[in-house]
Amino acid sequence: MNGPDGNAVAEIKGSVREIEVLPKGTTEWWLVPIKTGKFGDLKCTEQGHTEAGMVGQIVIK
Ligand SMILES: [Cu+2]
Repeated sequence: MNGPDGNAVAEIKGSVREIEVLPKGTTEWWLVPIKTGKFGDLKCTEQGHTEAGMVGQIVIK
């Protein structure tokens, strides 16, 4: 998790169900992959945002 200056301020370990990135914010997310594949269920849960295109895909090679 990153602070206002963009530098990491914490590491979150364990399952992550939800993160919120504020406008103009960034975050880094380190993953320890346990299997390869394309995972397309990354989406914003705010009403109407998924339909507006706030979706993503994680590709683990
Ligand atoms: Cu959104």
